Amino acid sequence: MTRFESAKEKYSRLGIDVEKAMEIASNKAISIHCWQGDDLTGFDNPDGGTGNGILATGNYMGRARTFEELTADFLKAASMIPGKKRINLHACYAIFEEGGWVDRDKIEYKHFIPWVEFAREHGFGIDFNPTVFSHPMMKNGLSLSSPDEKVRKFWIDHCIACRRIAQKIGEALGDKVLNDIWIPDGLKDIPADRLGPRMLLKDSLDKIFEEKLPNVIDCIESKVFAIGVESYTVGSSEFYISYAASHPDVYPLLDNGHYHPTEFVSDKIPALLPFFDKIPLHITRGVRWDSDHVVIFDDELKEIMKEIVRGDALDKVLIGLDFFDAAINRVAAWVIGTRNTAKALLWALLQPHETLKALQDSGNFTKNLMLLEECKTMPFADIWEEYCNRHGVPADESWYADIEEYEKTVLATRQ
Ligand code: RNT
Ligand code: ZN
Repeated sequence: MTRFESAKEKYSRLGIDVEKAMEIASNKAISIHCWQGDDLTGFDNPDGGTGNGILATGNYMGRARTFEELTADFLKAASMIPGKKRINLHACYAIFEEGGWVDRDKIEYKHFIPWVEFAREHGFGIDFNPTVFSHPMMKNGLSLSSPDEKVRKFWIDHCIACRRIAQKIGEALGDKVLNDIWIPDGLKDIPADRLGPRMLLKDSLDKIFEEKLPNVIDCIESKVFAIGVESYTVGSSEFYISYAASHPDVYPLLDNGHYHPTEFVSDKIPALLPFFDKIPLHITRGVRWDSDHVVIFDDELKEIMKEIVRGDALDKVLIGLDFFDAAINRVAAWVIGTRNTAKALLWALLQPHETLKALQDSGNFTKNLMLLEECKTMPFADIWEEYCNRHGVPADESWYADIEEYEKTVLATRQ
């Protein structure tokens, strides 16, 4: 008997169908953010880097600078990650022909056709995001909630342009495309007016979402605070959840770096599921703040995946990633964070949810705790190894040799 067969038998004693778990995991897409590859620099302002609401730290060699470099790095990472993939784009990754630059309020589908061709060729889905930061039209840290009507209009037009691009991408791929609006709007110090900016943001969103676009899944991403924006965030959790709850086609995106450290997205998913048929996620790892460290195989990641599985919500929760570490090899960062996400999903599919639920319902909390703990030392590694083998990706740390080679032969030439 192989290790896999023996592990499979142990799981089946707990009533778990390993084959079925692997099949379900294979079919659940993970939306991989393109911005891990270049520290969110984008192509519309290559010297700009991040700023005005967002920050990547570190200076590791080899950042992708062009569409060709970014897609090559993405494919390298993707070749080491099992399962279905989507690529999550930001509007700042528009591709302009020589002399064809336009500002963000004027971008069109044509600026993303190379991405669509890339995605189609490799069987990836696409998701999309307006880029409402790192731009001179951010005034006093405000965009869609700005009292300056010129500023507000610019960003409304940008978000409308993005929804239309997302629609066309969806049409081209025969798919639905998530369009996620996140804005950094907020104040460093005590506000003189907390309501005004929120009324403006509400009005901006109403204008942005006016047009019905069947291939677009609209969502809005809240945040609690950021560096330099400590006192007030316009797009807070209450604001966006209320907005989404009162607009049937708009969904709240949960980013697990965007809450007080004692709050958990794993608990927010089942709080929203009774009300929303879609819940998009940004999975990240905040260290002390929304630092967007690379996702690791930690308790909260596993708990998030458990909630998706036991809430029977694999069709409702859209798994997306949002981390960007510029201090380590960026391709390796992609592989580590995404493999961990895929791993946690498979792990969650291998827990005895029905048994545990029955124990909770019958008030047998002692046996519940016992089983929960015993499950932690089940031979999951043997299932993961088999899962990777079946997907033709390395099952252990051996993938790293390929990254070292890639760093030497490709990334190092980008100085
Ligand atoms: C920022 C938000 C947002 C961005 C990306 C780049 O705090 O999490 O999702 O990270 O859109
Ligand atoms: Zn996010």
